[in-house]
Amino acid sequence: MSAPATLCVDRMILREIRLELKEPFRISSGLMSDRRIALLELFDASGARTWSECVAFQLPIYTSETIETAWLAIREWLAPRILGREFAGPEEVAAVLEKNIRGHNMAKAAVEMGCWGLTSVVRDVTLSSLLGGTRDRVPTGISLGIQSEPGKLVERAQAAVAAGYRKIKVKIQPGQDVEYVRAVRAALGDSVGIMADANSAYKLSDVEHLAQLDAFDLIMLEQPLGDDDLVRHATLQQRMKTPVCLDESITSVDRAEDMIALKSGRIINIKPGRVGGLSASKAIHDVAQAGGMPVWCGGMLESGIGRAYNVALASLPNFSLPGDLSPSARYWARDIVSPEWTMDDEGMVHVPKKTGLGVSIDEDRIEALTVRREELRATRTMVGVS
Ligand code: OSB
Ligand code: MG
Repeated sequence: MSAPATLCVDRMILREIRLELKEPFRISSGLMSDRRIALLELFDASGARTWSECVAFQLPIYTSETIETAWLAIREWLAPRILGREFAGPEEVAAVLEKNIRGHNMAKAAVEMGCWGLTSVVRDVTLSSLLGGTRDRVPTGISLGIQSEPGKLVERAQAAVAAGYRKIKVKIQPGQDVEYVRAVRAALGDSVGIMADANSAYKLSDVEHLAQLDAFDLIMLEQPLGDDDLVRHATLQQRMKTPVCLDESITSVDRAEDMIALKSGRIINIKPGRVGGLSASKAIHDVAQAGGMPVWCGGMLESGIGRAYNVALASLPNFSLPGDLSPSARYWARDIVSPEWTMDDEGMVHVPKKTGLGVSIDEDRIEALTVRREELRATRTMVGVS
């Protein structure tokens, strides 16, 4: 007789909620205000259940995925592969989702992370320890959207430092870059960690312009060039003192290895949604650690459900820089979990000691915010993809 399977998802409920951001968030490629969020609820046959979040945005302004493509991918191709199937553990799930299905990493991640969350519940161990986390508090940074003038950015940056944030990230784009960063550095002084994130707004021909940022002693410059580029980033890194950090370009452990080999930058932002889930995130963490490259956990303006997975991931040892893990109140008038995510006055978020997501889900509120809902069971016949 084989050992009893420890993970078998019996059904899932996919839903969309709308959650309004307290203030609109502008990056170089677009503006976000009313967040449409896909949530997934996973059940096993014994009644254990948990939630996960798909981080895809409404528009393809960050990667090619959107909430609509993710919905389609989960319903048609991804959930059917997992439902009713027995796994020895959540580390087996990613390979099953990956086989012969290209892309759709955020959709894959929603399913895969849910399997980690469900395992945490079933085995009664914290998500952090299931993943190999070693820390009980993780440092938090803030990501500040593009503002209409440098003075407004300075005000927000000063408030963030006063609130205890350990890293100040400012979004930049051509025309709103060097002067904004100069103003923030001048206002905050030399001891505060500052970085900039361009979300692919520049070309390699902007190298001399970008090199002006070297004057401000930034911790890093995140994703200045093309969203799938590694080669031009390597050239840019050779010509800049500031460490380049890649976000959009790192979609898998292979891309992380390529980045290290090509010297396309010196730091990696890991977002589980972008790389297809927690197994890939751990693998990238491990190759970066072996290559002497620090990583940190990025954010996608998640609700408190997505935040639970990011915080657990960020408790791994090589997450040595503050993550984009702001408290719930930074984004939402009210989150969908309780307690809401907070940070202490040293800018640290506490890794939950409870199993599963480590926070309670406000199910009545989620129900009230739901605009569509679909139940997925192991009945669909697979066409083409098996
Ligand atoms: O590039 O990290 C990014 C938000 C939307 C799209 C892309 C990015 C971001 C952030 C937000 O920087 C970080 C957060 O969730 O606080
Ligand atoms: Mg980024």
